[in-house]
Amino acid sequence: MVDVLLGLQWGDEGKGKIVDVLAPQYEVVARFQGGPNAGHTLEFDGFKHVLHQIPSGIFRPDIKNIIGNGVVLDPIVFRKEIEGLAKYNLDLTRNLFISKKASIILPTHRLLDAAYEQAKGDSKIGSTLRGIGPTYQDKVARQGLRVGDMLSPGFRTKYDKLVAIHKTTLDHHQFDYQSVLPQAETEFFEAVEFIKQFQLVESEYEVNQALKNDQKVLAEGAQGSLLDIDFGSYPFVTSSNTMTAGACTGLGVAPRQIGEVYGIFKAYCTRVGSGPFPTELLDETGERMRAEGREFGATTGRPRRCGWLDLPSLKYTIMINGVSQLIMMKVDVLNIFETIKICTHYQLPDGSITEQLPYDLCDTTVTPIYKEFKGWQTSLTNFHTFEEVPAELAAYIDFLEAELGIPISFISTGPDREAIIHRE
Ligand code: 2SA
Ligand code: MG
Repeated sequence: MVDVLLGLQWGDEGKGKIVDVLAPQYEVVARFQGGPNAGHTLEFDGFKHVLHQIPSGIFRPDIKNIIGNGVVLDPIVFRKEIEGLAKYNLDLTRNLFISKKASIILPTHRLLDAAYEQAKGDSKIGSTLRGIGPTYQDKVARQGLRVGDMLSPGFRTKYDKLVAIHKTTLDHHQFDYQSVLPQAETEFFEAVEFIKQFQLVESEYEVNQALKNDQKVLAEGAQGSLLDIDFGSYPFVTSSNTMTAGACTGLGVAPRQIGEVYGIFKAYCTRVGSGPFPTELLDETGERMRAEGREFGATTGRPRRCGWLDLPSLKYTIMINGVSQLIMMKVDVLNIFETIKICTHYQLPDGSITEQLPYDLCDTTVTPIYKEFKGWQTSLTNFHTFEEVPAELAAYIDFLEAELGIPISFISTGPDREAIIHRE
């Protein structure tokens, strides 16, 4: 079976840490969407490492890591990532596989990302400027370049053809590319050569063969379900399907091969970039949450917007993903609060109360309705089972499980690999 692990909010739920905890049970860890917009932070044995495009199973030598066809891969970023891993002496050319069908991010895709954002004025998406949107745009327009194209003699011609199209658009936006493009192109073509030493494969065969051999595959989501291109708060979303279904299309596995769906959420909410965020705290409480949770983007360093847990949106993402087990992260960040709130419903402008996400969340101001909980106000470092946790935290967990109808299998009580409570 393919188990899927994904974020149920706006990303940064702590997927990197959980993949790392779950990884020993799997023979294969695969990324199925997104690209260098992701930042998966792993922390153990006193060191911290952020992965962007490389699957989080990479630190375990017996795991096969796959970058699937649904991913958009930036060769320049990839090369830097690999060089950043050199100090760990991993056998990367042996246990890292890249789909030939993955799309390639060109230097001009990054420039286009910036040009489009600039043109939006006040209504910026808050993109990570990694070229994600424009690359998926070319994929869907059937004119993009794929990893497999790097191996063909016609690659340069295809590249030039696409870049000529990009330049027309950049000219239209009066976006200067002359000053940066030549250098970026040199780096790009060096990185393309660099990638060729890795195993470029039809990864759908790798994954399905692994399944035939009774091996377990973990599909590692990036970003979060509320950033899904179809179901997120459009247009403030990323350009891929971040949900469970994305693992099927992004790896080439059949829906009936999907096993467990692990849904990760933080005990509160964060969002980077623009777009609606009903429970956002623009006050001192939000500031304290950001400081306590060290809520700054792992890729761009941007401060994250913070707010209380939002059940209507959590119920929604559990529904569209078919989540079978919940994982609650960063519970320790709430240690400092006397009172903890959970939004259970939204009140719409006409006064009605709902648990559903309105279609036009971007235009409608919803007022969150909160239920208050007493805080536990104690460090959680010494708690190792669900039975031991402070009564206030137990009440918080019980409430969530009753509302969501799914067990919470893990709660994370700190950044380290060991700081996790697992319920068998
Ligand atoms: P894009 O670049 O086209 O995918 O941006 C579109 C929206 O998706 C959001 N987005 C993210 N939100 C949270 N975390 C992300 N990854 C990095 C991380 C973020 C960082 O893991 O820390 O370092 O800033 C991520 N990637 C995309 C983005 O904010 C836009 O709202
Ligand atoms: Mg992240």
